[in-house]
Amino acid sequence: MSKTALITGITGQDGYHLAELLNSKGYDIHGVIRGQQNPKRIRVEREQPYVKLIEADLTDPSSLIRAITTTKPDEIYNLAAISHVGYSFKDPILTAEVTGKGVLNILEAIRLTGSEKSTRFYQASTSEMFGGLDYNRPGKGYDENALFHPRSPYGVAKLYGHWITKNYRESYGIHASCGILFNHEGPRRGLEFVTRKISNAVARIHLGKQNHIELGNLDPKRDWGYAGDYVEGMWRMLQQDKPGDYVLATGETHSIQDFLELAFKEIGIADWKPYVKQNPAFMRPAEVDILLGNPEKAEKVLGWKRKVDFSGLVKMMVQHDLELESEISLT
Ligand code: NAP
Ligand code: G4F
Repeated sequence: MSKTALITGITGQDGYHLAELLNSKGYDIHGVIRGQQNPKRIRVEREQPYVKLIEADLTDPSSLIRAITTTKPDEIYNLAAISHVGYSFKDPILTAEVTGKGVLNILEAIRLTGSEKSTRFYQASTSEMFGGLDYNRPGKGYDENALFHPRSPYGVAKLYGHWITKNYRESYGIHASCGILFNHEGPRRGLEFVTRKISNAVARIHLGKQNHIELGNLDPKRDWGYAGDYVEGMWRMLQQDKPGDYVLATGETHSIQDFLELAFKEIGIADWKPYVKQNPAFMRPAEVDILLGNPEKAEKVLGWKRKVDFSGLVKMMVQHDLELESEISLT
């Protein structure tokens, strides 16, 4: 019999890739959609008609209880969040409500519906919880045992979500796992994140639709992988006999300048500097300077490994945006 999955954050990047993966495995997929007129509903309905949408909001416990009672999921993937680190400084209270307390609302919904033994739970934890500082980073990169030191309201809220998930696992025996995922990107990434902002601007510059890009801090380094690879790791976590926490990362780190270099090369520009202006509006009150993950546990226990490398990722994103932006100019 096919399994049933309930995915929060279905309209986001990871929701898209995870739904695609679970559909290929024959799952019955329910996606949580929020708001009366969510403009992204139509995108999901058109592109992923196999997803059944159910109205709920992470800040509304009764809607989550309803979603679980109605769908009776074998697996819940909590991908919903205020996920933009810069935005979390502007709206820290909403971030705490959604990204932090929202996790508790789902776990309580699992408990109150008596689904502790029948439903497995995935929490989207993040490398932002490590904070990019040297003192807590082991030589091979942050692993599952590294100390946390979040540097943003988002990171702090995610740390609450991480620990409350572990607490419900230990207290109520829920099969609840946390994926501590390092940055993962792709053509489905929101335009507000730096990689997609760059790939899209590069395509538009090539097509003469804009002449420069404004960015904040160009020095930070990230462990960037491809989102399509990472959702496979999420699924594998919930297929284990025992729940646990796993880092998913590439084990490599690159600066934003490295990303710019490769992205502009795709359109034949060797020197990207004349096309980039720095704008303090995109700087953050506190920065995460460097993220590097150590995915050894996931590789060993889950048999997971990223397939797309850094240069493949940049190429994929720029080529996608070149196609997209060319189509837009024709219509
Ligand atoms: P994303 O594209 O920003 O998607 C976020 C999703 O959360 C959207 O579908 C959004 O729905 C939904 N959402 C926001 N507030 C909500 C609420 N109150 N109730 C219900 N849904 C709500 O994020 P992503 O990149 O796919 O990431 C998925 C998850 O992984 C997030 O939790 C993120 O924090 C975490 N994460 C991401 C990365 C990464 O590199 N991508 C790394 C580590 C962890 P609307 O359409 O209604 O806005
Ligand atoms: O693309 P970003 O906004 O991603 P960030 O902050 O690393 O967060 C992403 O990855 C986390 C995992 O580590 C997730 F948990 C989180 O949900 C999200 O998906 O910024 C990357 C870097 C930062 O150092 C930022 O300061 O790029 C720098 N940056 C420079 N100029 C910029 C810009 N970031 C954005 N978004 N926009 C700019 O113009």
